Amino acid sequence: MTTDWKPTACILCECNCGLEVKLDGTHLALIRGDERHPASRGYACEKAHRLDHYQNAPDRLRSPMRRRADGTFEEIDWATAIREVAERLASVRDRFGGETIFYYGGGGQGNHLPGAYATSTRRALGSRYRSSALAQEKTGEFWVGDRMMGTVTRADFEHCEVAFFLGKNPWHSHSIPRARVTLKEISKDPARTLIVVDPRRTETAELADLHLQVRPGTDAWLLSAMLGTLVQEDLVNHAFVSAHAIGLEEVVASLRAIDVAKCCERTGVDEALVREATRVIARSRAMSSFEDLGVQMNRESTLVSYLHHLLVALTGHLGKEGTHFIPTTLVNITGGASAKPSPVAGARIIAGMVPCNVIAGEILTDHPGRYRAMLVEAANPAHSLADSVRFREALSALDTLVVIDVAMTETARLAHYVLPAATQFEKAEATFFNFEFPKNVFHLRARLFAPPEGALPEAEIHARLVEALGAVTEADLAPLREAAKLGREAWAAVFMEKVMGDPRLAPMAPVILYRTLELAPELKEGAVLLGLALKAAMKSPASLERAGFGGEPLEAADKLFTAMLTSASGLVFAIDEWSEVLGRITTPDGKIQLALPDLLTELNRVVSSAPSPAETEFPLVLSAGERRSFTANTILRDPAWRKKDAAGALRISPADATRLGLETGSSAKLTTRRGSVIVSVEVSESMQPGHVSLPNGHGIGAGVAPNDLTSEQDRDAFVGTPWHKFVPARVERV
Ligand SMILES: Nc1nc2c(c(=O)[nH]1)N[C@H]1C(S)=C(S)[C@@H](COP(=O)(O)OP(=O)(O)OC[C@H]3O[C@@H](n4cnc5c(=O)[nH]c(N)nc54)[C@H](O)[C@@H]3O)O[C@H]1N2
Ligand SMILES: Nc1nc2c(c(=O)[nH]1)N[C@H]1C(S)=C(S)[C@@H](COP(=O)(O)OP(=O)(O)OC[C@H]3O[C@@H](n4cnc5c(=O)[nH]c(N)nc54)[C@H](O)[C@@H]3O)O[C@H]1N2
Ligand code: SF4
Ligand SMILES: [Mo]
Repeated sequence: MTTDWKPTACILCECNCGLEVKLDGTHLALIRGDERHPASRGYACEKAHRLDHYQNAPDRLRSPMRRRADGTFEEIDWATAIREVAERLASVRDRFGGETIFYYGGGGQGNHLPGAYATSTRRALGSRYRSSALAQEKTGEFWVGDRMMGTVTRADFEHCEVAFFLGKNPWHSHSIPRARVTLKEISKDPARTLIVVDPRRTETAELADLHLQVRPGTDAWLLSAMLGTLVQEDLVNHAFVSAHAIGLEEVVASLRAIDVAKCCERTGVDEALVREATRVIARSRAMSSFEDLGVQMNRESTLVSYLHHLLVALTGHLGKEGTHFIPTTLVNITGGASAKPSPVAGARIIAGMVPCNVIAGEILTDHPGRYRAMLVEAANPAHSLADSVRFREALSALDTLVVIDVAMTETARLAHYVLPAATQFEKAEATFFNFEFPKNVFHLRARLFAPPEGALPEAEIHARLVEALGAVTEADLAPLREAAKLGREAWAAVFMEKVMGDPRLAPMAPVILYRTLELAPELKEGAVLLGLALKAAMKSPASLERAGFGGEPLEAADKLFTAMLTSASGLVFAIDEWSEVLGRITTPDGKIQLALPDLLTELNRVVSSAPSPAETEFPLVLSAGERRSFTANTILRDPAWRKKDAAGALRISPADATRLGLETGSSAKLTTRRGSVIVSVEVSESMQPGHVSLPNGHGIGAGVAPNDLTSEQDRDAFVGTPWHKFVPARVERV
């Protein structure tokens, strides 16, 4: 075993906690939180200790694979793989147009550099449409945020007085730094209030002062009741609203008319509790809130996002310590609607992403604009997108499917070519999940191991692909390589002139950086960060300067890039001030746009709609994909990584279990409109009658794959996000 601890980070959720590890041969033998990481400060949860199951996974790929006509795979060498993949994709481009080549993925919870390099390959192919998991969770929030503020916010739970979680269980899912420490601190402080909206009595709800235990899928009514209370009891923060928002009259006109009692009745939550929660939020010094999958993958999700934004804006919890903020980003992963919709379904494209639930339909059609080829990188859509059966049918209908992954995944098994990637500990990696405030943190992790023979980092794969496509030649690289010998400054001068000044080469900048910057082997894949640092230096000079990266953009970028390469445990790359937050609203008048007419119309429609009649065939609501202690999407594929809940039990309330004659450990048949599976049952006091829940990420080796049960049609009317948390279902004893 190595004697020294080596810094790295956890790759299992967006927090990317800093870790220190000791290596034993090819193993991550000892793992602990890294005290020097500026965001996580030594924190890590139980899952990080199981990361060797990722690094040494049984189904690791060690050679490029090509599918034979009979569906089996043969190993091929890299030269053949790159040549054939480039030829096949170029042929699709030449026959049908580059826009028929779809790109899915680009990174998961721990790795966003592949997506940055893939931009070069996509541009070389003329590929235009893309998507990722964000388009089945966050695009409603992005769209609403963009229209109201020109951006999205995050919140400062560490310093808030009131914490409000809407369809989110941070005890297990985290998403805020040091989640459990922060939750416990809020919970035990009598001066602070933790409010949780969740149909289940989750681990977070157990800590809450106020648990609003809604009926599944009724959050639109709950938030309507809260906003109705806010306006009718005149709890609006008028000083904030008149200074920073417009459209109050239109919004008030709708909210004044809301029948609070009737809305509460729909949700099953006591009206007094709803009013109390609203008053606590409105009167508090500082409220932080977080909406997540419980509402974003549910009925009326975009409306709920809008109502949540209204709650924040009308109570003025934005722009002061302990409330919402707008962070400085290195790469902005959010965004609003594109001018043009998706080519076949005409679906709204948010932040550049086609809604996941329309992709299959945009392949399985004879429409001339249909997608003909797909490049999937660091994602497993055959498992993670709604309606796996139909999505696999769509993947099988493609002219060419290329998958870049570390393992032979459910998606890879359908590919024509599988290109094996180095793991996230065998190359330099980083994410753009950088949402800290006022000090924002970035962490470039050096590789811990050299990649095994046969696997390559994505940077190398994309460089080889663009070279095979003829988009970057040796002649393009030669002057940069020459200049690099004279130092970074000489290199930069040639790069700015010959690459950034040339419309043909500018889109190839990521792979050109990778090919020509001279970096240590442990950090080589970090090359693209120089380009991103330059963009950040141009966009946010003051924030970078306060963090020590001032000067002309090129100089600031160079300093920041050098610091990224030398800060093994991560660094503060930007320092903001609370007083700047409201100035970052980028609507034309700089104000929060409270009134979104289409969503106010939707609000009026929804609150006046009658409850849909109970479904006799499917009397239960299934949450298909809950985060638990031992779930991590499909990043850890070896079922042995789980210390608990190996079978991924279906949670069911005691009342429903008794009625159905089930007990913990029983087998049951779970049926939805899309399919039937056999599940193991866990009777849980945390569940309310009528609600059952399955974990996410199972169905690989053990347990149930949740998307065998979901339908692509069950999606939001505005942005196409799925209703994974609201799947009509029935359970029978077997
Ligand atoms: N352990 C673990 N942590 C993870 C992940 C993981 O796989 N495992 N994945 C990461 C990823 S990719 C993401 S996006 C986040 C997601 O993080 P979360 O959104 O917190 O995760 P979920 O458990 O899917 O859903 C949250 C809650 O929604 C509740 N819910 C269900 N139906 C409703 C409803 O009708 N209304 C309301 N208000 N709530 C409802 C569920 O009971 C659940 O407690 O987690 C991240 N963290
Ligand atoms: N029913 C239902 N479906 C859901 C959800 C739900 O709650 N319910 N949650 C959704 C959400 S929020 C998310 S985020 C998605 C997640 O689903 P996906 O976005 O498909 O991603 P992951 O399951 O995280 O899989 C990551 C993939 O990256 C691969 N990988 C790991 N490291 C590397 C690497 O270094 N390079 C490359 N090239 N590949 C690598 C892994 O082997 C794996 O195949 O699932 C979604 N699907
Ligand atoms: S799973 Fe998330 S919270 Fe847990 S150690 Fe990893 S990054 Fe941190
Ligand atoms: Mo996610």
